[in-house]
Amino acid sequence: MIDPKTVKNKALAAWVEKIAALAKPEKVYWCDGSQEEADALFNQMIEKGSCIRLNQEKRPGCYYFRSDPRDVARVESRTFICSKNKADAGPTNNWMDPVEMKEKLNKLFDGCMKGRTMYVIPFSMGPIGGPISQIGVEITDSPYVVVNMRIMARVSPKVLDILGAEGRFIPCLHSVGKPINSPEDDVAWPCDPDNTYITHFPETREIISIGSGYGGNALLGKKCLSLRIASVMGRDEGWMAEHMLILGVTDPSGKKTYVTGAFPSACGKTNFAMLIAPKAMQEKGWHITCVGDDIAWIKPAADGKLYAINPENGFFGVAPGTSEKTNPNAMASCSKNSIFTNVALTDDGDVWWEGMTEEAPKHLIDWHGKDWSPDTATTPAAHPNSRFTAPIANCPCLDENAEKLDGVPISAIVIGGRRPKGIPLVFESFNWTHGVYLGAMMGSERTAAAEGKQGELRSDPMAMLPFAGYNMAEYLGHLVKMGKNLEQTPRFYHVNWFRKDADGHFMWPGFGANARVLAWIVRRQNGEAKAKETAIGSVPNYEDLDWDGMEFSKETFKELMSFDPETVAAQPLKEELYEMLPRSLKVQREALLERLS
Ligand code: O2Y
Ligand code: MN
Repeated sequence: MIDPKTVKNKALAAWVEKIAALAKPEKVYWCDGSQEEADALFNQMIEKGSCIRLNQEKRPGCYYFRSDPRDVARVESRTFICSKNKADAGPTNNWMDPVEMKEKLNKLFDGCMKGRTMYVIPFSMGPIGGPISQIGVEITDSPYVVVNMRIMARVSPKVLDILGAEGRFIPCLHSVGKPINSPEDDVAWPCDPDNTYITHFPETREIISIGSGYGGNALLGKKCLSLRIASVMGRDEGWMAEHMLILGVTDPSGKKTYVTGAFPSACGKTNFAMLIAPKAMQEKGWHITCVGDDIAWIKPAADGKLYAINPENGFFGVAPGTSEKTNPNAMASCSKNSIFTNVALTDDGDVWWEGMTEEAPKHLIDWHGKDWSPDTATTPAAHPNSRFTAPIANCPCLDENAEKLDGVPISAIVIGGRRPKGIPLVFESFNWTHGVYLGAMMGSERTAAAEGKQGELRSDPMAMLPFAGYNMAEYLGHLVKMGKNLEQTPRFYHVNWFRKDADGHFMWPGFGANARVLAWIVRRQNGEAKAKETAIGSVPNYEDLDWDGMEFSKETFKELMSFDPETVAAQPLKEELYEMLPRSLKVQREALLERLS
């Protein structure tokens, strides 16, 4: 525990005092992020019945939680950008006046922590003390949040040393929203779905969240700070906060090229971030390493190039579909010192989820805590959004420069979505602005897990629709501007692993095969691979991809690389948003229509 008397930052001490006076917790505890602290919290939660220690032989240091069934995912409908002017939040964000929202929140926070401990978590997003890193302090009344934040961010007293007496921090205030007024209130997973608000105040760089204890709603360093607030900071300070993975590719000459990738949810972003090259490519010297699987902070450096860090320190990965076949690196990452939420429990105290093994165990306890058997089940054993929280240090393919304070140099930006029809496997942008245009037009087919009509194309510019902390059109304009000041702009590569044939079968095997596309991208950036110019961008010829160890006919490749002009020309953005786009992006669209005609 950090002794509050040692806290030098007056603004921080005053904020903590003010919140304690409002929320009226039983006590205040300053977290130091130590193992002993985490052990004590897990023990307390086990005693209370809200946590289960997993079989320590099979999963050392691992714990299991079940949430309230009403609190299982991010809630976009209750996520607000409270800028002074509504226009600054733009047409794709929920907005509320900051004064009005604060009034509402003040009422909800009054006494909301009664009977609970208020934890104060000093954390760094990015390596502690790094020039791109940011300091946040989360106040929460959820011990589950504390143990998860300890994995996802850097929680340490060193953060307070860096902060010093005058340093600025991003205040992140969180409560589950249900005080303990009587013993019945002391439930395993407290939450208040009817009064849930995930709110961001971009001008004052504040985050206030109440009513949910789950993931992106409660671990405020992740989506709230690292994307919504950081995107505003990036706009104001000339950098980019992106919903992107970062990976490194070592080619046969030994040269390392770093690539970022923006994909909407349910497009296999974590799998791509931890990709393993096919054996034949590995034998030639291709090797892929992971820097991050979800968020990239990207800054221009003095050499005129873009450098990126992963602000996170862990993975908050979707469990279902993750297996030794689809992502052995993710499986190894959550093999120890990890937290599992809403997956199923096996009889020997381990975890299981749909897709982990071909056959389900004969008996499980499902995510509701009920007996489950594959013979009688009508619902999945694990929730579709069940998660593992795993330390990044566990990842076997972690890049050697993942902790580099200045980040890694970015050579290419991969973007994509689920596009069953009309969009080729890969095409390269002509230039930076064309790349941003492709990013603006990004979309993905809705899967069963997403809200809305299944199969419908959901527009998701740069996969940032739920995460831009300001007007989406202005955000896209900021990306255009970012390219102008660079000496070397990475090219954008639009990929589509999800094209289907007339019979509805995927045309591309995905997973390891994606490394063949990645290798072409890297060789293009290094001036070593050919491409053919088309109306939509530059594309590889059949011969330009490495097919060693893979059967894939020239005819199927031709079909996979073809494009449907109507699909390409479709404009998925809300008309109101399209109208607000910077002129340079509208010019890109006009030029595309011209080329297509
Ligand atoms: O449902 C949640 O609370 C988590 S959402 C999430 C988690 C990890 C990485 N990405 C996402 C996302 O929604 O993009
Ligand atoms: Mn994400």
